[in-house]
Amino acid sequence: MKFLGSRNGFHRIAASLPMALALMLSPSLVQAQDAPAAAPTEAVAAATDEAAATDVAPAGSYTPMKPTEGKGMPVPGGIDVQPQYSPTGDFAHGLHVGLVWVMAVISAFVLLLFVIVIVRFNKRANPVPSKTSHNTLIEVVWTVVPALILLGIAVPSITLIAKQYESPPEDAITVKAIGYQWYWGYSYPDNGDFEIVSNMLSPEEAEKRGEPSQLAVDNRMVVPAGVPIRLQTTAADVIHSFAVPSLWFKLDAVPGRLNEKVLFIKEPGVYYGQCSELCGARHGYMPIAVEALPMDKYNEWVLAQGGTIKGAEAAPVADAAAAPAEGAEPAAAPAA
Ligand SMILES: [Cu+2]
Repeated sequence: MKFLGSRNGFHRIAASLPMALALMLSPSLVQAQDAPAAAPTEAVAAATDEAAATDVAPAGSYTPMKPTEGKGMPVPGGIDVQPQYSPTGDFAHGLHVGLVWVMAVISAFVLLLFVIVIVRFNKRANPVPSKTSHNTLIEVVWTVVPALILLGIAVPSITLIAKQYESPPEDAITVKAIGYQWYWGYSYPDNGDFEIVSNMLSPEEAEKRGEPSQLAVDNRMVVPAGVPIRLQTTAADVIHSFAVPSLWFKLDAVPGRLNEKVLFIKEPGVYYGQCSELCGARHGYMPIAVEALPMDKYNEWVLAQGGTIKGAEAAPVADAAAAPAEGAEPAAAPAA
């Protein structure tokens, strides 16, 4: 269901004008922090044995996707929310554009009333003011109409809240994002339970790979596109937050707690985000890079990491924690 506006070019441009100021504060546009002195090599070193496994794995069948300029990342001088690549993001962006129109119409109407009052009812133009103190009709109108406007906004707003917390379907692939001070770990309980350790690239290395500085990472969170993903978040030390603006996804990663909701990425691509909970000295240096691949390419990537393909688990190698969904549930001590 769309709210008022469409997402065509005219609406987007027209809508963005009155929003320009407000959006200056939008977190999706805030990218710049000072370049770090050095890549967090100590964090790499601290990464446990699980990381070593990914280093050893043959990476032949996987080459990191080149990001598309302006897709899944902030752009210089951008004034709108980032283009969206998930159904929830589309809905939210439609609501955003609709609300901008509602605000624009109300603001223009109030401005018009001001101008009328200033011109027609100033001391010179109207020396003998009216003594009117009540008008039942107008009082009913200015109570009922705003109430109806708010009601009209509430319906899609609450729909959006509900969409944002939809539970993933039972057969969704589970990916677990674990926040560490200060990097991300991604584990794949449905694919053999390996873990990827993801650190930010230095500005030089990012430039060499043609990726946005301070958003590029060495090992991305690779997921399949076009299918629902059960994305779980937790943390090993303090509260972090897993946030990717172009996927309309943000979920706190809390130590000792497992949060989850559905992530659905419409098409393959590289989508960048950042930790969005102030988590310490290097909070600004733990970016997120999500690489969405077609399912067959995703499976190839899984095999390259030494993982197993979900559904082809009839003869599981690791029998200890083979049951994926249950195995992921009691993740009380993710640091282990
Ligand atoms: Cu963090």
